[in-house]
Amino acid sequence: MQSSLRQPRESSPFYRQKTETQTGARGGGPGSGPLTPAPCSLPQPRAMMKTLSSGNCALSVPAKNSYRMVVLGASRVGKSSIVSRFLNGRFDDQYTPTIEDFHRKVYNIRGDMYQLDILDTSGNHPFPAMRRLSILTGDVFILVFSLDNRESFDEVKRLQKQILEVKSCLKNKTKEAAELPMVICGNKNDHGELCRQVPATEAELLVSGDENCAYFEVSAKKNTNVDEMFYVLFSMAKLPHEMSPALHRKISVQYGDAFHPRPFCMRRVKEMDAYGMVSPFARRPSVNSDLKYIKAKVLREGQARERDKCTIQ
Ligand SMILES: Nc1nc2c(ncn2[C@@H]2O[C@H](COP(=O)(O)OP(=O)(O)OP(=O)(O)O)[C@@H](O)[C@H]2O)c(=O)[nH]1
Ligand SMILES: [Mg+2]
Repeated sequence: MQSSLRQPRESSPFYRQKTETQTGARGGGPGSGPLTPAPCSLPQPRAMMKTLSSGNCALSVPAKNSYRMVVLGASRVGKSSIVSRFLNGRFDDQYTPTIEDFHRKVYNIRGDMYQLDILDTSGNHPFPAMRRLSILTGDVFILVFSLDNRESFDEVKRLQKQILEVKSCLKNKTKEAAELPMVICGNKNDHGELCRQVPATEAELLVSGDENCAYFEVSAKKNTNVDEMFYVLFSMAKLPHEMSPALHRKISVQYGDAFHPRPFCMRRVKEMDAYGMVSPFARRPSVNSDLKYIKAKVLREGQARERDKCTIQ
């Protein structure tokens, strides 16, 4: 069973690396830091490549390294604030309701390209069919409630149920148990115990017995436990730890880079390096693309299953 209410562990590799990357790791533009201009010199896997445009450089990510993280929860619980912490480390006290936001982060981790799409959904879910589609396309999930709002916790319980139902349809198609890495996130823990409406023990019950599920109490405002939450989520999803916000060097694409004569690219990197870049022009794929994505995933999983069967025989 996954331990539910996670606390930072100073002995974890996450902490060791965090300290290393903290010094001078942030804000490195494409021309700064140790990046050597050697455009697209990395060895590229041949099969199932997905090309995405970043600035004026095409980055190729193997389909098997592309993931989608879906963030769900009631309105005003802090979903967008958590996403903002993840993408740029910022927090905004102002509230702007989300209709649906799509972000993309591209990583070069020890020479391998990864892509993480982030779907920040609306707490008002005006379009139930869209929510169902979001769930179908999601690989990893963050369900957010506010610790000072009981109804938002009830909504998380409904969402967890819906995810399991929707994904079990897909499971029937792939005829294998779906692994659903999911974090349940009690946000706004900076409000203190007096405001608490959801006891930790009750929230922990939602994740007990499921090794792909964990519970965290966080504060997007104070940046408490947010990095740790992502670290555990990626670990459960068997994604590289370096995808966590604190464990890679962040590369920002300046607006002008899109027009730079020499295309910006994740260039020659040292073996052990990890880089992440928020794609500035990411657009939400169409419903049609989403459906194709689901189909491809089902097929891929089916093929993997067949391969496994062959190995066993
Ligand atoms: N005190 C405190 N306020 C927070 C925290 N996280 C978010 N907020 C505030 O709560 C309000 C709502 O945050 P959002 O991130 O926009 O909430 P949301 O869940 O994305 O809301 P919708 O887009 O409407 O679904 C904003 O005013 C934030 O500044 C937190 O950890 N602590
Ligand atoms: Mg929002």
